[in-house]
Amino acid sequence: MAGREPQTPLGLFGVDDLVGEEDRAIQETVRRFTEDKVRPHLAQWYDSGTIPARELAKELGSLGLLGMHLSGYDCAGTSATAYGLACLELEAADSGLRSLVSVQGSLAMFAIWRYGSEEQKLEWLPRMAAGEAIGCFGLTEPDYGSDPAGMRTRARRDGDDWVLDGTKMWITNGSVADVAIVWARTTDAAGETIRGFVVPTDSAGCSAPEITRKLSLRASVTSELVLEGVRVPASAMLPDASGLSGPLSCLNEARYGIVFGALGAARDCLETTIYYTRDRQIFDKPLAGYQATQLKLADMALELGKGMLLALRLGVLKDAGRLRPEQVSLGKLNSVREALAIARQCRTLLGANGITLDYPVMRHANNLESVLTYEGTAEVHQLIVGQALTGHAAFR
Ligand code: TGC
Ligand code: FAD
Repeated sequence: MAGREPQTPLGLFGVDDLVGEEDRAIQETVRRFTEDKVRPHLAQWYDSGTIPARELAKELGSLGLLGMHLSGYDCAGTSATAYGLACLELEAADSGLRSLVSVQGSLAMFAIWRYGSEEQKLEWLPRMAAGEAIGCFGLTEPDYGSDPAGMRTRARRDGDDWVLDGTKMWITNGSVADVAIVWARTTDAAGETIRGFVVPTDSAGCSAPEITRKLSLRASVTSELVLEGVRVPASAMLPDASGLSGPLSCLNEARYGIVFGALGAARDCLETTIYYTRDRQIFDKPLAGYQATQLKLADMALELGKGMLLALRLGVLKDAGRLRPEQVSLGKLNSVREALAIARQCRTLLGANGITLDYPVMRHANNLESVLTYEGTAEVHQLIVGQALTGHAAFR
């Protein structure tokens, strides 16, 4: 069927009419922003292992993308589907950019919005929505990643203050953050529990040494977060979060963004590869004209489209207030696992060019290795789904 106008992988699935006009317009705005302001610089940021987080945060804030699905406090109050589609476009550029936005909006801002006092909300949310203040989220510790219930960071009461001690690890935005949401073990009237604290990062005893030598998510800031006798007032505790359900409910928000985001990385790989194979001449004809190529492209388009249908369904459920954590796990597991497989397969079709920064494919593949691990590893999400299917928790 030579001569037919090629269709885009997602165009093939006819998903456009599953998205409302307003949500589509937001997606287009984000796509244009990444094309104008981000894509031209990505290879260089990735190569040098840097990202101008402060400048980007202000631009993202002025577009209303920070905490965009939250309401009030200068947040944009969009639909969950619009938030997902924004994540898709951000991650089509780079997972590091989507991470910046996820951690700001879904983890740090959401924690304050959902569990904070009115004073905490008024102090932080408008500035964070504008990108004038950057947040990070400290849950993981060196010895407790998949199992945060074991955390050792401790908050003890001293007069009118709380004093925090401990080390958090792998903290996105850590060294550029103005405020950290720190989850710590403590004892209250009800006994031992986990509480969240809003900690200004310029507090005495708080430091965030950057983690360098990363081979993945290079256009993203990752740090330790060291708390040595950090003293904060009683009002720094998030009053409405007690127990592990506090931080885990924040993770639902960020994992939901990844359901869409990872598909953006996959779409970028696949579109790049289709274009490449149509152009690349091998044994006197385009690489796209070989059956072996088309079998790969067809299978990848199928997985991308299936992932998109699932993501949009989860968006509908979230907008209706009916999305359950195990459904988020289904989506996170599927999107990231398939996106990584697509990125690796695309890499093969680009041959040697595929290993360079001249094309986005291996950058996406490397990034997706982090996305597969953070916000719950693939195995953790399999176990969450397994628990939903059987009623048995098999984590420990
Ligand atoms: P478990 O006993 O199952 O639950 C403890 C309490 O939490 C409740 N709960 C949830 N609540 C809301 N949302 C969820 N998804 C929830 N999952 C559980 C549960 O009902 C219970 O409540 P209650 O009231 O009875 O106390 O907890 P567990 O200790 O057995 O652990 C379960 C497990 C393994 C699923 C959980 O620990 C887990 O999800 N581990 C993965 C940790 C993780 O994802 N860390 C991510 C760190 S942040 C990050 O990676 C940011 S990267 C961001 C970026 O750059 O984009
Ligand atoms: P481990 O928990 O040690 O897991 C090692 C292996 O064991 C994995 O394959 C895992 O699936 C498997 N495993 C674990 N439990 C089980 C089980 N019960 N059964 C079978 N297998 C199991 N954390 C934050 O708090 N804030 C952040 O901003 C943040 N940003 C991050 C940014 C990057 C770039 C990265 C890489 C990580 C980030 N993290 C962050 C940490 C991330 O959430 C953890 O890395 C993740 O939760 C996994 O923990 P771990 O690395 O300690 O792996």
